[in-house]
Amino acid sequence: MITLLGFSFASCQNNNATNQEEQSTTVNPVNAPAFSADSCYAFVKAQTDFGARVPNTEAHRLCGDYLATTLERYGGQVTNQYAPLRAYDGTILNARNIIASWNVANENRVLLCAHWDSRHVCDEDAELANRSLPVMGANDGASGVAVLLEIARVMSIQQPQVGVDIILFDAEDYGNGEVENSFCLGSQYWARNPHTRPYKAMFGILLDMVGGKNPLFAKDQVSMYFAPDIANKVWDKAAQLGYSNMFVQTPGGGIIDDHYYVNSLANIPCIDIIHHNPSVGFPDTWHTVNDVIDNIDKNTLYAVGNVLVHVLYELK
Ligand code: AHN
Ligand code: ZN
Repeated sequence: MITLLGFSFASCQNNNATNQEEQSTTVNPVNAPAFSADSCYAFVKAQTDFGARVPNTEAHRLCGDYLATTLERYGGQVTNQYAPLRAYDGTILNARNIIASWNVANENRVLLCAHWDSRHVCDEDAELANRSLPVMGANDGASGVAVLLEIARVMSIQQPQVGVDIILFDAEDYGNGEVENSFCLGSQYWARNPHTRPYKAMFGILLDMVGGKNPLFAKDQVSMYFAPDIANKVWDKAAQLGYSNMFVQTPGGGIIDDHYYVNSLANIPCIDIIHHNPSVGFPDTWHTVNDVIDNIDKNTLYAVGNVLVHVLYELK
């Protein structure tokens, strides 16, 4: 009886959240500066303007400098973690994890992360001739980073009550689907060699492909295995804010992404917000020449950023 009542109440609230009039009464106004969709979009463009950010290229080096400088400008204490990492094909990637910390004295910390590199090959492209080209990675890479840069800008105006570490992982996408653990080299390195020891955070949130059109974010199996409470907290907040069409309740797939290594190697409960649908897979621009700024949707960036700001500024 109690379960039934609880259930119907919960579904009632979800319905209300999609109603614009009810929305303002059900969501507590958050005491935080506003997340700007335009500013976030400009952060995507700034990255793609460098070209594809494939490790060992000039565009990658210059973009890394831009990211570190920007995080520092917004008050982050920046650590560059450089490491030579061996890729599946033997290439030594000169990788750089970029870590920015706010309120380092606070032991109550949240980890926000995304990968900043872009893939060396468009191996999912329909055209054979395109498959040796690098991915521009407007969505796959730049979108998650852009949301975090915009959060950094928001924090420069008013800090949340918790400490925050933003980690931009490198060498996530220089992998091969046939070779185990060949993706996510930067996060694997950081999880084994944290920038401060011991590194502790209450939880982590990874962003991956959070700027596409018509996105579906489902709670993936890795997130639900290691950090179900965090996934539920984030998806519930998204529902309250009216984003249930994007943050769906249908089960997600088994996604091996940077969060898998943050969970399994660094022992920090970490979820992934990633555009993926178990029945159709990743968005159709994924690992193709179409992963460009024209296929970025500001509304998606805003929805994800707004959810994050709410979660972050409600923490104590
Ligand atoms: C899997 O395909 C299992 N994970 C994808 C990780 C990834 C690649 N995210 C972006 N590009
Ligand atoms: Zn990718």
